[in-house]
Amino acid sequence: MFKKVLIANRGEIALRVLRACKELGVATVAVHSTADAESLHVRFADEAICIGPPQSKQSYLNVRALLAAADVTGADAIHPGYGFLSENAEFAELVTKMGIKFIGPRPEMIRLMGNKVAAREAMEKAGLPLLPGARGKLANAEEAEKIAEEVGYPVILKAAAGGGGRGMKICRDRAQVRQLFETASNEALAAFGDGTMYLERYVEQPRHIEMQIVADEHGGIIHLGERECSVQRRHQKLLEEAPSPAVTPELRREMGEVALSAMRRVGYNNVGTIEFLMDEKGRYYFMEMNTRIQVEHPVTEQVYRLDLVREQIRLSAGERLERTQESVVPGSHSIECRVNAEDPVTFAPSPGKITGYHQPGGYGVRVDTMAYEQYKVQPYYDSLVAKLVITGANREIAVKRALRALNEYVIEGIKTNIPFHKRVLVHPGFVAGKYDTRIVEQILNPPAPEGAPKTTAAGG
Ligand code: MV4
Repeated sequence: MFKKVLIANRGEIALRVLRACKELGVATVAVHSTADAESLHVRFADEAICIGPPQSKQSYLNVRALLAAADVTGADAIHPGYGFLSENAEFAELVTKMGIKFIGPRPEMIRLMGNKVAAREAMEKAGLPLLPGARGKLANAEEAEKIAEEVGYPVILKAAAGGGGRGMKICRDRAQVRQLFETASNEALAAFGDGTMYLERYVEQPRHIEMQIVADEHGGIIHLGERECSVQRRHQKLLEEAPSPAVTPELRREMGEVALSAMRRVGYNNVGTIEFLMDEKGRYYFMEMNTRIQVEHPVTEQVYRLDLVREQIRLSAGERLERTQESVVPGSHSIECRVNAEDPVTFAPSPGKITGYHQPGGYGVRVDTMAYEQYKVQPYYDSLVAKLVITGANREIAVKRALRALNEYVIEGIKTNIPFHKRVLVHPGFVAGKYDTRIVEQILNPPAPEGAPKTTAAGG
């Protein structure tokens, strides 16, 4: 096992990793920007090092400062958390070259999955189902048009270097492909430094379902079922649940086996998530693979009773998986509400000081947060304040418990999206488990009742 882990992150995930390290008997080094000097991850760590001013670029993304901090503290491993440098293959490589273990998959694996065209090709070879589309990258607009005609409309243009919804364009006919290809490619070049594009058949009402993979460095590999992540707005997930109401035990077994077989073929190690898009008929297609621990990992931990961050660290230290596929069975239902410091109606960020704070508790309630009374939500970072993770014997109990917990939650001084979560949890489609990625839009702009006169937002 490692002696000392440097946590290259902040907020709730820094605290989450720190707690796992403590339970493993591993010393911790916190790093922080000047804005985060008072943070809990700094206070609870064995050592803390200031790595720069508030802006992420100058602190949590500052590779030289992070490597220097690891060097002077004698850390033998770095945990990147999620976001920031967690999927930066160059960073993982630099860390490895210093003789420090990067807690995550090998850098080649991060690089492969970071290029969506390469990942798509590799995953198809490894046996995962793909949507019909371009085999590799598109050379030009003419090729895009030709393939779009073969595939049939609508199609979606995506940037190879994009991901998470960035750099996508939906095209409903040949003219749109012609018109949008250059724009999309130029935008991708400006945003990611790589204008490479690919194309797929577009699914109108998809569900976003992802499988959790856990692999050791000795060939041991298991999956921990799926998470349903269709409650999103502008590619920001708001609420996730496990298991997915759209996945039967048989489908779970099938998707798990297909995913494991693909991961064995590419020699995947450590934790990872395979994102699938599911169409109206329940068919599933590989989208992207994430090589980090994800924000929504707790719902899987609750349902499968396995500490994913502890496992991630253990496996990185060369230890073996202790669980077999047969021994991991879903035993409950779990829902995560991402409590963000933002306006519940406009979704505009709402940083500032939390002047009053009381968090929910009781049976089946877990709150992963860095917040406390007087905590200042910073404007420099993402707006996540807490993950309210609710677990129940079944989905119905979990939904009711989540509402109960949200009603107990008091956060004063800043706006939060707690009111929005309450609306999701009573939405008939959500309650029935029959929803897709359009659900947030449907909650914000409910369809007018049959026969009702048309009204504007102002009611005129
Ligand atoms: C799609 C799609 C429909 N068809 N690809 C958005 C995030 C990125 N991982 C892929 N995304 C999508 N890809 C095809 N071929 C629809 C989306 C999409 C979406 C996916 C998951 C969750 C929410 C979404 C919201 C809009 C679009």
